[in-house]
Amino acid sequence: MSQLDKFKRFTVTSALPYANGPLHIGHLAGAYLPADIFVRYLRLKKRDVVYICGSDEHGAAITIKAKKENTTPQAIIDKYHQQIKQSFEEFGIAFDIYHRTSSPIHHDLSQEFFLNLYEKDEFVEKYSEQYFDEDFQQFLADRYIVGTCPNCSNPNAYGDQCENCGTSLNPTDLINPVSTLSGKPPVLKPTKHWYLPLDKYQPWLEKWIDEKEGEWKVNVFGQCKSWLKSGLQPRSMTRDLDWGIDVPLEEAKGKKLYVWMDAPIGYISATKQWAIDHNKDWTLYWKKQKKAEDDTCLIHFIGKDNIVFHCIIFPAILRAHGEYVLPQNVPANEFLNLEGDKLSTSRNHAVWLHEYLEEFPGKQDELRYVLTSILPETSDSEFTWRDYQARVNNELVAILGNFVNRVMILVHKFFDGKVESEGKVELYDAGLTIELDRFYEEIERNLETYKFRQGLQAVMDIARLGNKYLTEKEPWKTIKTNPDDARLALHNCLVLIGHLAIYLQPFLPAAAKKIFHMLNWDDVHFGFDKDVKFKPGHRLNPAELLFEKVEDAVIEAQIDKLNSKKQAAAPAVQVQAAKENINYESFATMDIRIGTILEAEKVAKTKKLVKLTIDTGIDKRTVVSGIAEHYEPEAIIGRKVSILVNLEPREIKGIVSQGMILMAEDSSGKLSFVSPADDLHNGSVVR
Ligand code: B3M
Ligand code: ZN
Repeated sequence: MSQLDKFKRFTVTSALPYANGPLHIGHLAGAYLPADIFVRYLRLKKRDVVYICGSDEHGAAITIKAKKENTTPQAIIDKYHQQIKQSFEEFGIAFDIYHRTSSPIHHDLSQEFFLNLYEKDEFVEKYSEQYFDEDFQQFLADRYIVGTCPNCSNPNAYGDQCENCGTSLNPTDLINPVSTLSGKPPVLKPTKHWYLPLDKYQPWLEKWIDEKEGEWKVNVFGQCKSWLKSGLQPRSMTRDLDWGIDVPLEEAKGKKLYVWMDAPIGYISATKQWAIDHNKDWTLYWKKQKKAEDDTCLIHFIGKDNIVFHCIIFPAILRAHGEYVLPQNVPANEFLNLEGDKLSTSRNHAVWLHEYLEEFPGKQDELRYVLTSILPETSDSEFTWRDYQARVNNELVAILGNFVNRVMILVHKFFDGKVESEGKVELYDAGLTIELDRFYEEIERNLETYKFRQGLQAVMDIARLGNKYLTEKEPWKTIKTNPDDARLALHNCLVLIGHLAIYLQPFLPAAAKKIFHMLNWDDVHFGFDKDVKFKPGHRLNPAELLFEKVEDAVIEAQIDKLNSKKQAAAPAVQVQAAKENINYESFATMDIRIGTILEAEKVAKTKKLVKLTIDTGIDKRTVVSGIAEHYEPEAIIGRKVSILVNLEPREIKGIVSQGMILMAEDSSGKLSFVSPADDLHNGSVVR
């Protein structure tokens, strides 16, 4: 009996991606591929399951992107919703519905939720000082403000969350906050908002989460415990924004719901839409039933940066509402890196799904295989193109493809493609049966505990077993000496291939389908009941290649592409052409010495100038230098610098400047002192 047997039905969700850009492999490996495998497995087990997802179309993520692309939020969500939906479809992510949070059914349900909590007095209404950008006349919520994380010192933490350490933040928690609109430090201005008193729910949350110890993944449980330990704070569920769902209160005109209030409700509104489309009762998949044992098993697949929202904030909202079930599990994944570096949209360091589909047509299962093999289930993991090539060539081609292909070809060659056995397909080999049962057990146990990497390895073990068996039995030899032996061996191999295909379905749906077709079993619906039948006179279809080898050139092209993308995203370095030659005498006319900055102060009413007092070893003198935008005056006192001492004195802003500090300037305009690499006394000669 598996631990999932006790549930009547399942509601499985994958994080709603923001419709503000295309998907990359990190998305797939985080919240979608594992969920898809899990759901396909449940469906094969003939369990009642609904798999929900959709685009998250609100929040600053969308409006900021619209601004960047110089268009409207509506145009952004329409564009990316379509693109994302299509990528998911092509990779076989088998949602029952892929919905959108811009839909009226979602707006209505979100407002209903808000009002439900409002009427029960669950919100705390508070006037507070919030950051405001005076240039743009806008309050700065969430991603409109960045600053240093008070928890981990990441300098690019957002106003609602630090993506580096996962901590959920309020804008006023940030150190040195800056508006992402004007790039300037914001001012504070009072505004009214509706807060969810997470502090009030803390005791309940602690108890609920403690019950999950041992069942939830260690990384998820640990994050929750550490937030609870640092003490939960009330969190505003409304925002001063002009894009999103209206707060359904007269006195909140112009305000919108916080995107993290409405987005998780998107799971529910999408289920409602699915139920309408399929004549189902959505409440069975979300609401508490009369008897607790009739409740659905709610499972959220997400990436680690979303843990706080799914394990603390959304459960608090559901609980405050009262009628809904709480998540049974939140199997969050860690992050996937790419070629030794973080995946990054802004630096264009990513493998984009729509580009992969174009460049590797029909090779979705190859990517599904590689990503499943390296899922960041317990810690961050890494995708490299070399590893992709190795796994496709050494595992998919050499183990799986090779086994299926060899057997197909031999059956066609020796037995004219006919399966000699009829009726129930059995393995006529006790050793094989024991091993296969062991793999079955292993696959199911791993899938039910969200260990998809190990689950896939156990499926591949069936192919490994088959290869070993085939090599031992050598039907290509026994066909001449003992044809019955050859027939039996190939029969057993075909049965193994049938089982292999059944279990490949959750992982590699296209390859599984191809194998079923080769077996001429297209018309059979396969579950995990092992009740596989050959009809009398059953004949196999011709053998087809399952996977092709990936050539070096293909991989090198991908690596080059990543490198060139990176360079294009980085600001171009331009090195100035060399000046005309001079003779040594001309150079030697310059008297350059090492000196020390004794005093430094900004020159009043100028932006760039600093007045320096320099000990040149010869004398102490005043030099005016245009470095104020690069160095804080206090910070450079005591610095050793190079100074041209025989430059004619010049008057700058009423100050006589005696000489010039040597500065190096790069192509971005950054200035740096030219200082001696070793400690030399003042007056040392530079030549
Ligand atoms: N859109 C954040 C993200 O894409 C958010 C997830 C919503 S799940 C309800 O990381
Ligand atoms: Zn942080």
